[in-house]
Amino acid sequence: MAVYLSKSRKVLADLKTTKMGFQLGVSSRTSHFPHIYNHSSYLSENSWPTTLRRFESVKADKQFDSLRTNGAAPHADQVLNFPGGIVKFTSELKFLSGPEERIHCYRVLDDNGQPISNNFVEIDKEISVKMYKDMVTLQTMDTIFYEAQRQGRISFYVTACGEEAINIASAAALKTDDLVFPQYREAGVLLWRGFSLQDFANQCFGNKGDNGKGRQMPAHYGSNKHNYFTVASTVATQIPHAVGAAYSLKMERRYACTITYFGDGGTSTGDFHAALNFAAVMEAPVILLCRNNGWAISTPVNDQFRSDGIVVRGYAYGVHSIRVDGNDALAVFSAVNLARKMAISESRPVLIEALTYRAGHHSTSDDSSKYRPAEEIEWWKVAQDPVARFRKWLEGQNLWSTQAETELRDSARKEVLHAIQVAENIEKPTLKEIFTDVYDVPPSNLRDQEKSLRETIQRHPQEYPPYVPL
Ligand SMILES: Cc1ncc(C[n+]2csc(CCOP(=O)(O)OP(=O)(O)O)c2C)c(N)n1
Ligand SMILES: [Mg+2]
Repeated sequence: MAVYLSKSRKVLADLKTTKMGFQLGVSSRTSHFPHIYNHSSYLSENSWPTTLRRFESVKADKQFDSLRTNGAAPHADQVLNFPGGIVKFTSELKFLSGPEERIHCYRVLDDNGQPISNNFVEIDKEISVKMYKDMVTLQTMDTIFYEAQRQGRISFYVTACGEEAINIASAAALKTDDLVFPQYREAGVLLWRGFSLQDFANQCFGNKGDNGKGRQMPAHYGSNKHNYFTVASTVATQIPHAVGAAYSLKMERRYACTITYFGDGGTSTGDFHAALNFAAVMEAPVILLCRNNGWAISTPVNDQFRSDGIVVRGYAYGVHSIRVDGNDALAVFSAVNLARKMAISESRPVLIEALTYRAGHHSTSDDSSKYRPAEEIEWWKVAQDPVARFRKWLEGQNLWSTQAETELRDSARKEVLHAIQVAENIEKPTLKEIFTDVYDVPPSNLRDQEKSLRETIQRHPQEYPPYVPL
């Protein structure tokens, strides 16, 4: 995939003053405002500053050494030579109270799909069209699988409704060598990487075609082939995994990063904070992508934290961080594209807070009408639909038409329905599979459990589902 900035020299110069910037972590370079880190230094992959790539950790005080390097050193009684770095003294008795204004949100497209600036990473035409097709396919899959759960054909489902741009645009900005550590609302990343509709259906129906051999809940996908770690819905446990894996990529000098997705709720766990700090200190090449969709099941963000969202937490931990409009595919693509380059070429973590809205229920086990107003949902579904917005942009580029739309929606629907029909008729894995794949030689407790299960089935055969081979 050719990724490049389509800017003339003049525009490139302008980029230095435009708003797509990652907030640097706290630094003495910037006593009041975070330094803005723009993408003009990453013109193309061929000119990546590979020689700058750091494999060894940088001592912490180097981040804070500008007092020494910016001109003459201050007088010794004006500073404290603290182990974590030199700190200036002040006579002001003042508590930090947070920024006066909330951190701005980077966007490229307005609500009508019209570019508000040309400060974005241009995408190949073919890639743009594939992005849109995958967004529609994801939407279609979600609608039909959700209905299949309602019909009792599968036991559980979780949609990415309203978060299609985060799913697909972030995936498009990565390479398949990059390892993905998902939460559970990122099926689109796997779709982008080539996991087929049949693969999705097989997993949801827990049949023999499922990589997980039917041992996981539906929608808990995983694929070695696609470098996509199996979904763990124990909230936020994937974040430390992603950081550790990123550190290992760095040790192996691999030209790849990891990405982990998590919700606003995920950031209300200890795992998030531990992982973020570990990533910062160990300078792990990981992209921490928070889908701040306003809700953690029925808990709104206002009841979760008092900080200005998630972006400031990255900043507080010394991690390059940016807030983007998660319903703007071009903004998400640009941010992830740049974050990847920074993560790999500079061996550093990058945090992205994508503002969006969970337009569906939390899962099929939830009814969100019980705790949020219908008008709020409707506004996001209609006025902020990321799929419709990207379509308008594509149409403006003469890359999409009404006819193409009709054909795509029609074929996506048929393909999803077909995949479900096939999956439903594939045999389930045998009972034995419950006990395999963890231990080379099953320990005695597992052998006892299997024996006990088989005896129970013999005693109560009528309770055992006939479609699961013994
Ligand atoms: C450790 C843990 N605690 C609680 C839960 C129950 N739970 C499942 S999803 C969820 C909310 C997560 O919200 P968020 O991270 O914002 O993701 P979203 O569903 O909004 O995409 C909770 C509390 C869980 N699965 N794991
Ligand atoms: Mg959430």
